[in-house]
Amino acid sequence: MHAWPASEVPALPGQGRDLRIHDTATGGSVPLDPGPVARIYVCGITPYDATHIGHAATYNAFDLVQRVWLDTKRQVHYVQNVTDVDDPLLERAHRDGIDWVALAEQQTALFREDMTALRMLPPQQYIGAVEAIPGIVPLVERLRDAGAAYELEGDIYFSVESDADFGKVSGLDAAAMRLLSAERGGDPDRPGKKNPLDPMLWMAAREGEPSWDGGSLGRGRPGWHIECVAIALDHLGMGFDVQGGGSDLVFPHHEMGASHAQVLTGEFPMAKAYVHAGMVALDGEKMSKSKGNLVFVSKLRRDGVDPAAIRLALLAHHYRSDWEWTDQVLQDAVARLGRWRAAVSRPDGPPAEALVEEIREALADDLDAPAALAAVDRWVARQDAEGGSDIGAPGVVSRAVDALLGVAL
Ligand code: 5CA
Ligand code: ZN
Repeated sequence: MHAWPASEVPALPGQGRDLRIHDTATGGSVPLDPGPVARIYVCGITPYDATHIGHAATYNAFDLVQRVWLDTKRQVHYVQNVTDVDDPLLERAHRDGIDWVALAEQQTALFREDMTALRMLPPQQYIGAVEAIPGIVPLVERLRDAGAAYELEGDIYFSVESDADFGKVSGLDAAAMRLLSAERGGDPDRPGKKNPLDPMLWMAAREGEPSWDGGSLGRGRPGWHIECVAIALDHLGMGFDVQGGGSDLVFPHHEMGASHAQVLTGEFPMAKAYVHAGMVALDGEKMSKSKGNLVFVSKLRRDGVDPAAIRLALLAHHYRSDWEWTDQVLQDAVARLGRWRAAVSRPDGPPAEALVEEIREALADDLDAPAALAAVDRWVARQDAEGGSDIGAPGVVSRAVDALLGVAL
């Protein structure tokens, strides 16, 4: 699939800072030490009901990771998937009486538009589950041949007991895992499974549903976790720097992915850091497609909201916290954008080199975007109060906000 166009990232004076980030697997902040090409995989959308503010908040977090790396003069290799065939997508297409392929294409197109408007950097590879099938089938065959997968009425399951490291990403106990598995696409109560947590790797063709040739697996379609593993290993290889997603992906998705990869390669972990964004809520409940309490980026844009204000609203919350979308959040962001734009359009201001360092320092410390915004607010307030005679400063501020925060002033 094609991704979306990249916005320019201005180069900044001085030296970028290395990122420390919270890793779910170890439960602490870890220094990342990527090579000259930093590698990141971010779980993409299941293309229906996109792009809501929760999605946008999660992609904003991983956009910041890349901006910090780019500022250290590294290159970034970024891969993202699109889960363009899965139960919830098929169910939605069926409910609405539309073709599932058309639904996925239309929603993926809308997502690209939203990402472009929000100035999110595009992945170098943007890969759909369907196009990944030729790479998924041999992995499932290898897992089966290694004794880590078994068949149940034509479906192929992964055996979590084949991986001694199973549980290391989420650190959850079996009871908690079982609850989450039932909530998030698993089938712990299906009779005949070796372990209730075992996830499906390959689902045999069902009447009236799409299916593909799976070689020795028979016709069917891929499971969710192996999709991301196949795409990540194909394009990034083991031991890449960050795997990202929202906190609802910690279990089962990222746990199972790490486990598949561990059995396939004998290595753990697949990603050096498992990074998770908090959940955005609306009216007190997690914004989710199943509940339907959604605020869409495209709807806000149609209503005339500047995408830069949407982005500032996201940045006003630490990526790891759960937070609530309200009208006030948006109004505050619109007001801040207005103040910042007015400030950088003035002919001069107080020197801005220290501000660039403050933004760098805030982001390098587990992506503390709210601290970065506060630093810019302070510079703007000083310019208001004291003026300042540095004619280069407004340009430096504008470029730093663009390069490090993705906001065009
Ligand atoms: N296709 C899979 C990942 S392989 C998937 O989870 N798709 S999704 O469309 O449901 O979600 C896309 C991304 O948005 C995921 O990283 C998910 O964790 C994140 N996300 C979903 N809802 C929210 C929310 N309310 N707040 C923050 N992030 C969210
Ligand atoms: Zn994924």
